[in-house]
Amino acid sequence: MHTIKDISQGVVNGDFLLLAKSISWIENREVGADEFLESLQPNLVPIIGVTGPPGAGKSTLISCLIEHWVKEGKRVAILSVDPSSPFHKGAILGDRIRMKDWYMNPNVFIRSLATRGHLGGLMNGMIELTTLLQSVGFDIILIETVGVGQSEVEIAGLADTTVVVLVPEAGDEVQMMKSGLMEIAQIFVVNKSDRPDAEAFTNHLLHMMRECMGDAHIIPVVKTIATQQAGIIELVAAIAAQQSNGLSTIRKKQLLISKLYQIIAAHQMRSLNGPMIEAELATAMQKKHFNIFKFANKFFNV
Ligand SMILES: Nc1nc2c(ncn2[C@@H]2O[C@H](COP(=O)(O)OP(=O)(O)OP(=O)(O)O)[C@@H](O)[C@H]2O)c(=O)[nH]1
Ligand SMILES: [Mg+2]
Repeated sequence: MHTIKDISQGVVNGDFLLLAKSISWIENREVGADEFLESLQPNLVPIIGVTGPPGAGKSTLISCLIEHWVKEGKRVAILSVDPSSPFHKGAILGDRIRMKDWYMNPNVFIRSLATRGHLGGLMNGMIELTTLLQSVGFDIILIETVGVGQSEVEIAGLADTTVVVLVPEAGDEVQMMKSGLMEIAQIFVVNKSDRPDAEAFTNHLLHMMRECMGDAHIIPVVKTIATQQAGIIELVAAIAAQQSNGLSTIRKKQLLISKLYQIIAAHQMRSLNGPMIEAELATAMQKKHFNIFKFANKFFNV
């Protein structure tokens, strides 16, 4: 295994080969990976989660943010969570095309992660990866997830700042998820503000926030047109303001608790023999009055 010093040196030189190798090595749970993770000395590098419905413009927006930060001389890592769903194949191809300018940039590291097959969802594997990235010289970590279902809630458990990207036509969606969205977002972006209904949608969003949380807890709303790079300065400023407020001790603790339980659970799951358990289950479930609690009990403390 490579040393952190070698990996960091590679990152400084814009050579991500050792970093990519170490990531695969950790993902494959090679011998020594646990000790390696325990030896990391992560820096306080902000993790910014960007989430929102499919096609809202997250990747286009991230591309603008990368441009902004790279111009400031920062090193940026982007993790794009591939939902491994046939519905998103086209979109992922789109991402590749949009992000292609950045693949060759020595200050930009991009990695796609598949969520399929990950017990414990998005967080599993992500904690390791983000901690490694925080230890090898990046200044900012961006994570893109498609906000369908659980992933946006999970991202909020990992990111210091969660940016929820909405589009004017998302009115119904917002209505349905309003309290959930308010809980996870530190910043709202209304992208595609070139659409005529953007103003009305923004007002609607602000109105809902007042209704849900009162005037004291209005979450900043930034209007952007990612395809024209409009509103990016404002978004960067909103992120910086949120970061400079610092995380409250309570939120910091909540984030750590959620990470800690994920790490412990993932560790305990590793000692289980999945295929064997599933085979046993296939037989047990045929029985009359099959009780899942009783079945599960056999695997406690193994
Ligand atoms: N009119 C308009 N189109 C936009 C804007 N931002 C992005 N788009 C377009 O919207 C489409 C989707 O953009 P993406 O950046 O791939 O969206 P995404 O949220 O990353 O999509 P998924 O990763 O599939 O969820 C593309 O065709 C973009 O060119 C905008 O501000 N205005
Ligand atoms: Mg995308």
